[in-house]
Amino acid sequence: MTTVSLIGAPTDVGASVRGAGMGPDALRVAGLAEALRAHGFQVIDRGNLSGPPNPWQLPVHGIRHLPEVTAWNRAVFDAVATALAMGHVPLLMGGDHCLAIGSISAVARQCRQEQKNLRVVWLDAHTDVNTEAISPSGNIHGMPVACLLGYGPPDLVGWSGERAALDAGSIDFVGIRSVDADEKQAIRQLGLQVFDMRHIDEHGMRYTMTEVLQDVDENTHIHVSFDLDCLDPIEAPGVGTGVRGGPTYREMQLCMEMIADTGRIGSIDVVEINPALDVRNRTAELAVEFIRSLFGASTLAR
Ligand code: 6HN
Ligand code: MN
Ligand code: MN
Ligand code: MN
Repeated sequence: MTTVSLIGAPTDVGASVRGAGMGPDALRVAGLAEALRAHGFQVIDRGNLSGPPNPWQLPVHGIRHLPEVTAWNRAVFDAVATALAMGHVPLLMGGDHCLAIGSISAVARQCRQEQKNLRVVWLDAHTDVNTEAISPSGNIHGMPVACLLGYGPPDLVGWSGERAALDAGSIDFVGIRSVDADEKQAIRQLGLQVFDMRHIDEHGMRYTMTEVLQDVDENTHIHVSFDLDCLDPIEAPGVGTGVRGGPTYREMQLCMEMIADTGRIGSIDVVEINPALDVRNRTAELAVEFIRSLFGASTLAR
C-alpha cells in the first residue's frame, strides 16, 4: 500500500504577499488526509516543520530573505528526503513556492541514487525561473526553477549533490501566462518547454498533457509542483499572485487524471494557497479535489 507523508511548511518568506504560511492548516481543514485515506492510501501527517519568522525586509543584492528561505528549505529538504528513504510519497504542504528548492533537490538526489528518471511537471501561472540578477521583485518564490537548474545564489544551489538538480529537458511547465521580461530570455536560453495558456487554448489540455507525458516510462518518477495560482482566480481566489486566464476546473481535472493514469506519481508540492485572501477555504478545498484526482480518483474509478 502506498503511504503518503504530509509535510507542512508554514511560511511565506519567499512571497510578495503575506498569508501563504497558513496553507498547511487550510489543507488539513479541507480534509486532505481524510480524502486520501478514503481513496485507499495510508496517510501520515508529519505535522509542521519549523523555521524562522518572516522578517518582512527589502531585497538585499536583488534577493529577499535569503537566510530565512535557506533555513526553511533545509528543513523541507530533510523531511522530504526522510519520507522518500522510507518509500513514502512526500506531499509538501506549503507555504510559498520557494520551498520547491528543498523539495525537488531531495527528490532529485533520491532519483539519482535509485537510477530513476525524474520528470517535473510545473503547474503554475508563472515559470519561476528568475534569478537575483533579473528578478523584478527579489521574491524567491519567483526563482526556484532557476535554483534547481543551477542558477541562483550559492546558498540555494547544488543541494541535490550536483550543481543542477534538474536539466532543462526534465521539467515541463503547464498553464503559464505571466513571465517577466528577462525571464523570457532565460526560458529561450535554457531551452525550457513551456506549455503556456495559448498552447492549451489552441491544442487543448488533452493534447498538451500527451506532450508533457510522452517520454514517461516505468522507470520514471514524476514530481508535480502544483502552484494553486495555475488555476483561473475565478476558481481559486486564495492566492497571492493570481493572474486571470488560467485553466478551468475541468481542464485541471483532466491534467491531474492524465498524470494519475501514468501510475508514476512519486512526490508533490502543493503551494501558494493563501487563506487570508480566500473565500471560505475554497482554494484549499479545490486543491484537495485535484490531489485526489492526481492519486487516481475519477468519476468512474472505484
Ligand atoms: N509564484 N514573476 C514574479 C516574480 O516576482 O518573480 C511572480 C512570481 C510568482 C511566484 O507564484 O510562485
Ligand atoms: Mn510558482
Ligand atoms: Mn505562480
Ligand atoms: Mn518535455
